[in-house]
Amino acid sequence: MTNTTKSSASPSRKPEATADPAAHTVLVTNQGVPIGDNQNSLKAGLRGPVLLEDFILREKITHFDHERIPERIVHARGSAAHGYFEAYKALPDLTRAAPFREAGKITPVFARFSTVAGERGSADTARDVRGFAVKFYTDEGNWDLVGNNIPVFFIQDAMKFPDLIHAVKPEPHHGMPQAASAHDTFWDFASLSPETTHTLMWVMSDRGIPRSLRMMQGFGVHTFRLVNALGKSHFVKFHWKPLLGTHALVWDEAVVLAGADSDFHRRDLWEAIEAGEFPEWELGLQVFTEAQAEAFSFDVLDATKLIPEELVPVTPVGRMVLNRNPDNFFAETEQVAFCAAHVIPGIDFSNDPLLAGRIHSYIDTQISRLGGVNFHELPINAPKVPIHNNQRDGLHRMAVPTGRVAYEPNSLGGGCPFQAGAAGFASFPQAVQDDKVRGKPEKFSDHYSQATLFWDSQTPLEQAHIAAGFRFELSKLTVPAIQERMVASLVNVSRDLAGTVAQGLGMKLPAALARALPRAPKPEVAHSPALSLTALPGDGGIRTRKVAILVADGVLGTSVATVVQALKAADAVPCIIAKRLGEVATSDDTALQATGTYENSSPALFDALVLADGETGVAAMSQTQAVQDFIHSHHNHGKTLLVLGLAEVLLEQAGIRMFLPGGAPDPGVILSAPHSVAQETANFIHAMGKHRHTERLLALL
Ligand code: HDE
Repeated sequence: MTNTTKSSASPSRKPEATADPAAHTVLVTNQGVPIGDNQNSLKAGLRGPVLLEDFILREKITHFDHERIPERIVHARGSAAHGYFEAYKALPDLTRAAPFREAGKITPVFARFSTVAGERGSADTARDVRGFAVKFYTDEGNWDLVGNNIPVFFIQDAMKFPDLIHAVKPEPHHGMPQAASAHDTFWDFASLSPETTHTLMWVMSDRGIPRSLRMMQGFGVHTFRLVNALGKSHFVKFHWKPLLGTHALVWDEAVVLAGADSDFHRRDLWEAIEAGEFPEWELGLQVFTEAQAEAFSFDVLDATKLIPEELVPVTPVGRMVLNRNPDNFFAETEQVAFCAAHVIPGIDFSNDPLLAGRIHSYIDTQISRLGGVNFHELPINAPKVPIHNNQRDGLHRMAVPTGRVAYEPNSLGGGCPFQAGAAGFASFPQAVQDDKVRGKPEKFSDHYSQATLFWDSQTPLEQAHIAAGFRFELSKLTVPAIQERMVASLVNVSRDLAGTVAQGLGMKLPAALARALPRAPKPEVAHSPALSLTALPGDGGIRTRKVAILVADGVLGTSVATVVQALKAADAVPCIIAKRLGEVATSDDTALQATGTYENSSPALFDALVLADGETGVAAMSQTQAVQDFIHSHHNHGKTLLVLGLAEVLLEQAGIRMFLPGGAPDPGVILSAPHSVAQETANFIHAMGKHRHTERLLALL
């Protein structure tokens, strides 16, 4: 058979090659009939009509006609990988959940990252929330932690989700804009729904444009419960922290990348895993009791609120490593069905009303997206534990149950399968006694305290980016009343922020929007450093970072070769860029191969820049506009530049200042004399570990 299917069971290895590849090379139909001719349809004579009897042609075309399935209504654009979760230690006091049973316990996982608003083929770098969904194939069934890269959500109640999504999706009359919230309907909804404010602050911040899927946090968002073997429960919030730290793009880079490589994040994840640079996150828990929750100034059932880490610290409990790319995008990344209702014994829900809607929505959506109720049998969705139950039939049923018993209780099947009793999933017996109402608890109406906390916890550069994010988005609106209402809402977050945005929109600062809860409870903390991206700088390494090395015929090859070697030793990815691909004619006959051209390599694709030395080469580069574009782009985006020898004139030509406003040298612009290339390359690598030079970015504002 050609259409072999591979198991996705192993978390760490590619499936073994088949023993006899030749046995698998004959093309057959879906019925297993060998195909003699796959080039020509069956005709009555060479120039005659094609015959209806050509079942080979019709099977092929019919299958093709139905290759597309509906894309996800949200989170359509995504990229995924296999890996494993490893527990640091057993957590018997907190939970009986299988992944936390013992130290070192390994649970296979499949993680999918996504944007929310854009369609399946939309650009990766759109400003948006990122989905962060992890399927744990545990010993007691599948647990899906379906989170985001932002710890709060736009709305508090599932009732509003379709409205939120209709507002952010392309406007229905003309289908624009794609993968962008910068349009009237989104901000109309947002400005009329002040509960969105806190999440808007996060999305307008650099969190909305991550540098890499490998460099963002993940959050379960809702409050969940952990339940131990004795039935004792604690509340919990889940956090994923990336080992590489949290890093972002700069907005105009994100815009350029949407065209230069709309698969920027997908490619980055894929290439890192192929190169053996396995991304890793630490799972942390914020555990708290009902009594603590009662006392908080906010409601833990409100998904627009977070728990500051200064109030409840995050305790690391394990790590996730993604170490295998999918074998087939459609079969795995597209067909994976995450579900907020997939919990296992030891993990349970809270009464968060947004979560309640999700518990319904995810299975429901798969029924139309994956075409029926048996989507759990697809290899990527199938639990690793055997399934014994009496569910039968349905579209695309793959399991072949045997015997005549499909009910319980039964005697004809020996009573099998039995109920698991106390060993099975038991919902935490939370007491419920109240009137049926449509409404919200009072603290849900405080829409601004945590938005202000977020703003006050950002560095000046982050604040500037947030203001620019709002300014950009709101400047795209065509209805001034929406702009005004939104800025009036921002006055409640920060007058500074609202003032900067108003100025950018050319409007007077409006009066603050009336607050739903005029006297909100005083927040426990006024400043939470953990809310800044700078809280997780990573380890300072430059693994997988891409470095553009600009050359031309006549450059000095030895110094370039030294830089290339040092970058490779640091596991970075150097790319020599010239006017054309192939051999570069160096002045010292050192062999150099250009693997990129100015035409195919946008500066935005690279994390740092090297300018080669050598009289003739530098003279040629000084005549190349693209070299100037590279220098400006890298300098303006706070990246590190290594300038070898005579290439300094290229900086002068570009009008680049090598000093910061106070007169101190810019630590991100490194000049190297011919004799100190090795030393300055080491300095370059160290400086690149900062990712961006914020002092320069601030000075350029
Ligand atoms: Fe989702 N969400 N969502 N969501 N969501 C979906 O399920 C939904 C929410 C999240 O990589 C859909 O299989 C409702 C919060 C991720 O495949 C759908 C509500 C959070 C993914 C759905 C929410 C998320 C989805 C679309 C409000 C963060 C992508 C396709 C009540 C905690 C998973 C699908 C993947 C996908 C419904 C709110 C995260 C329609 C009704 C809050 C990461 O079922």
